[in-house]
This record gives sequence, C-alpha cells and structure tokens, in this order.
Amino acid sequence: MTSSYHNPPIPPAHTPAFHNPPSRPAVAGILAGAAGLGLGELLAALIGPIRSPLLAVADRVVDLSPTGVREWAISTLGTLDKPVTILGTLVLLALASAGLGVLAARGRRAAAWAAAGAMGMGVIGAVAAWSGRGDGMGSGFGALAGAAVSAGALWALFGATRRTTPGVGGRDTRAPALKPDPAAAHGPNPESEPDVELDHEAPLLSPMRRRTVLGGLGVAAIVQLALAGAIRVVGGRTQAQQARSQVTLPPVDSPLAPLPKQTASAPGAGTPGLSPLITPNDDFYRIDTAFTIPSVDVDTWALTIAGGSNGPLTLSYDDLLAREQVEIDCTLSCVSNEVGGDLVGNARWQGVELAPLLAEAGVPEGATQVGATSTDGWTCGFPIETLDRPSGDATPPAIIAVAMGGEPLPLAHGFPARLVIPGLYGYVSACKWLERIELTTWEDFTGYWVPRGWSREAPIKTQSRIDVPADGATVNAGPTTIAGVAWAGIRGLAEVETRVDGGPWRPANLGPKLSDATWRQWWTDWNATTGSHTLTVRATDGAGNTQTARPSRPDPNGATGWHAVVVTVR
Ligand SMILES: Nc1nc2c(c(=O)[nH]1)N[C@H]1C(S)=C(S)[C@@H](COP(=O)(O)O)O[C@H]1N2
Ligand SMILES: [Mo]
Repeated sequence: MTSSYHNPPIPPAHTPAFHNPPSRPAVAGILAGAAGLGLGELLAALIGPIRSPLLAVADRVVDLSPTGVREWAISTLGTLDKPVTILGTLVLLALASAGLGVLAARGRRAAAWAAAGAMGMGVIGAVAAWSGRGDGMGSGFGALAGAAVSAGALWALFGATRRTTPGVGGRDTRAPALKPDPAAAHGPNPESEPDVELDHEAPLLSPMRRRTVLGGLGVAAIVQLALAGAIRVVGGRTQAQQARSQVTLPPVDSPLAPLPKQTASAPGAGTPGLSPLITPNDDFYRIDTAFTIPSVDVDTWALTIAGGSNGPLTLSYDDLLAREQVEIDCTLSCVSNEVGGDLVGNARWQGVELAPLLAEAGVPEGATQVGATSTDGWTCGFPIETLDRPSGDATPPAIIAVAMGGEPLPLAHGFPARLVIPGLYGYVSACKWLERIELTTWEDFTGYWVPRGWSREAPIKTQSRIDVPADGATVNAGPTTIAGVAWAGIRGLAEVETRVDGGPWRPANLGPKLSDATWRQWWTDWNATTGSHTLTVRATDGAGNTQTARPSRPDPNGATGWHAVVVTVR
C-alpha cells in the first residue's frame, strides 16, 4: 500500500485523536463493536457452554417486547420474524457502537466512558445469556470477552496517549484521564486553546497506525464472524446430521395400511398443483422460535418424564427406540395459518404412544396438564384429558415421534424426538427437540405462547383450502378442475363444498381418508365460462359442523372463514 491515495494528510503529532470528522469515530466505534462481537460469537461457536451474545440478546428482545409488538411482528413478518429480529438487534448494536465511537473521540475522559459503555453492552449480553437457558455463568463469557476487546480498542484508538516531550520528569501520563477535561465537555473544537496537558501528550497511535488498527479490527470482525458462522452451520449441523444418518429405525410393531399410490392418472388426486396426500419432509412447513436449529447429541440426550407418582422416568434415545413402535397419520397445523395459508402439512409419523408412558410414570391425582419442554427451553402444554380419548385407526393416539415420512425426524422437525398430539395446534402440543414431559397443572406450568396472547387450549379448527386454480390465475374456458385440501382436527371430514360466485354450493369429491386426524384432498369439475370468477370452498366436519363464514384472525386460537380465490377465465 504505497499509493498516496491511502495517505491522509498527516496532522501535527500533537493533534488529539478527536480532531477528526465525526463519521470516522462512528466507523471506528462500529469496527470496535464488530471485532468484539466477532470474538464473542467465535468463542460461543467453539466452546459449548458459551452462548452467542447476538442470539442471546435477540432472544431477550423477543421475550421482552410487548405482546402487541410481537403479534404485529408475527402477523406481518411470519417466518421472517427471526432474521428480522437478528437484523434489528445488529442495527441497535451498530448504532450503540457508533455512538460510543463518537463519544470516545471527545477526549480521554469521554474515551474512558465509552470504554465503560462497551463493557456495559457486554454485561447486557452476558445477562441476556445467563437469563436464557440455565447454562451457568460461563454462558455470558463470550459477551464479556468481546466487550473487553471493544472497550480496549476504543481506549487504544481514542483514550490512550503517549508522552511526547521528554524530560517532563516522572509524571504519570495517565493521570489527566482521571481529571475533568474541559475540552471534552464541549466536544471537538479545533479552534480552542491547546490544552496545557495535551501539550505533552499525543494519541498513542499515529494516524497511520490508527488506520492499521481500524483495518485490523475490520478484518478481525469479518474473519471471526465468518468462522463462527461456518463452525455453527457446518460443525453443529453435520454432527447431528451424521448421528441422524446413523440411526436405524426399528420396525413398526403395528403398521398402518400402505399409503395409497398417488399417480398422475388417479382421478382428482392427480390434478397438477393439488397438495399431495402426504407432504414430503422437505416441503413440510417449519415454525419455531429457534434462531439456530438445536443440534442434539443423541448419545447424551435423554427424555425425562417428571411429575409422576412413581418418580421421574428417564428414557435414552435407544430406550425410546426399543419401546413398541406405532404409526399414525396426522395433519399438523400452525395456529398462525391464515385461511388459505400453507402452515400445515400431513405426515405419517412413527413413535411411542404417550398415554401408556405417562401411566407408567403414574398420573398423580389432580394433574390437569401435560407440559413439554424442548432442549432449547421452549415450552407447551395441553389438557391431560386429551390422552383419555379412545384411539384407533380413525383417531390416532398421541405419540412421542421419532420418525416422519419413514425417516428419523429431520433436524428442523425435532430430531431426535418430538410430540405429535392429533387434533391440537402445534404451539400447544408439538414440542420439537423434546427433552422433558411433566405431569402438572395449569397453575404450575405455562406454555411459551400463552402469556404472549395465545389461548391456553387450542384444538385445530376446520379449514379448507383451494390449491388449484391459484388465486389470480388465468384459466382457459371449458371443463377444468377445482381442487384442494381440507382438515378438521380429529373430527374427520363429512363434506367439502365449492361455490362459483354467488351460485349454489356443490359437494366436491373427497380423496382417500387416512384417519380422522388428516387432511383429505378434494376436487370438483367446473365448466369455466369467460370472465372473472370467485371460487369459494367450505368444509363440514365429522360432527356435522360447517366452517363459519365469519373471518377472524389467527390469534388467539386459529383463523376462521372461507377460502376464496379470484380467477380470470378466457
Ligand atoms: N421446541 C419447539 N417446538 C415447537 C415450536 C417451537 O418454537 N419450539 N413451535 C411449535 C409450533 S408453533 C408449531 S406450528 C409446530 C411446527 O412444527 P414443524 O416445524 O415440524 O412443522 O412445532 C411446534 N413445536
Ligand atoms: Mo405454530
């Protein structure tokens, strides 16, 4: 780097560092912050018990934001809520760091305050880490170590000085920092009388060296963050991925009938664009609060069933696989699914029946709720009576699932084990990365989403969806097919009807029924006439209740209303 382009005008040696345009200190502050964050993230990626300062703070932001804000975020951002929260946290961090940089440039005293401010941010990160999942005091170490780097960088850049006049004799050059500095209080002012004390001192770093340090901070930040990201994504993921790939699923002891073949020639079910009867694992919607998919070590993982009158029951992964394996066909739906939305999927799950396990643990007198906790501290709970209903092929039992679609649970869907409770929305029941089940009461246990404004109990509402033609599609006049899926918790489906514009309701054909807890495909013929048409669908559940036309929002316990699409026929 010899080009003069890189050489700033060299100020006289005694010019204090704070005689810079304010944008430079802001950038310096951001670089100091980024280098500190990088170290914190790298330590967290390398050393298990240390938590990522960024994710810890983002978690707390979510936890502490008012319910209204959170509902707004979920309803407008949907599954983007996590990246947006992380981005928002980064923006806050950058603004705070820029502010500290500007402050630091206002003099030595101010630089000391800025360094203290950086440590303060580290303490916030550490507290966020500690107050998350009880990983012990070590979890906050990354935030503190990172903050020390940021604070040190700010001090080195703006606060630290060296003596320039030899022979002033034994005076401690650091002393002025502790005395009030009138220049600092009034901000940068190149016109002011030179400070007597600064006469003998210059910034520790020459402008050239400051640039080197700033560049170094930038490089350190980028390298550390990239490494941390790579270790997390590749390292953590492949470890669990590898463990998952080595799992040999035990055979199902009481297998269901084989799934019907869905060929393109099958009437109705072969309609292009219609959801398949079984959702492939890769297409299955994913909803959770996890910023990073928990990667669970199956060798040390254990499921504890607590609160039973026979004492806690602990099952290793092998214990779980050694138990009687059952299969259920069950549609899982998110309470946030809008009318016509796609936060719903249908799968064949394999696992261990929950009710007999709880009976083995001993259901105590007065237990009203089954609580579940994941390895990442998420919780949900559902009424204990849910498990009382008789189960059979039509009403599948609640299970601790270990497999989905014939494979061990994908990491994103809860490997090594999760709950699948037919008939209930996921947020009250379908705990992924399951770690603990407890027999408890509504008073003693509260699921994650309940204090956040969602209902305590949440049976799946009846919904029907038009898949084809898609909303806004253009179709050719003449015979065509309207098709979609409909589901009704565990109530089964009695009828699906469609209507063109304000015309009469006409029953649709129903596809194969796997169980009362799964969706069914439906289709109907339509002789499309040119113009714009509104197609509407509604379903009637096995108990004879037809979906209400009244639209309501997903919160607090599931959207209602009829799905309609508008199509152009030409
Ligand atoms: N550990 C954990 N389990 C969880 C959640 C979560 O945030 N964390 N979200 C629940 C919600 S709201 C739904 S809808 C389902 C979604 O399951 P899926 O991602 O496998 O489709 O998981 C449930 N289980
Ligand atoms: Mo959900």
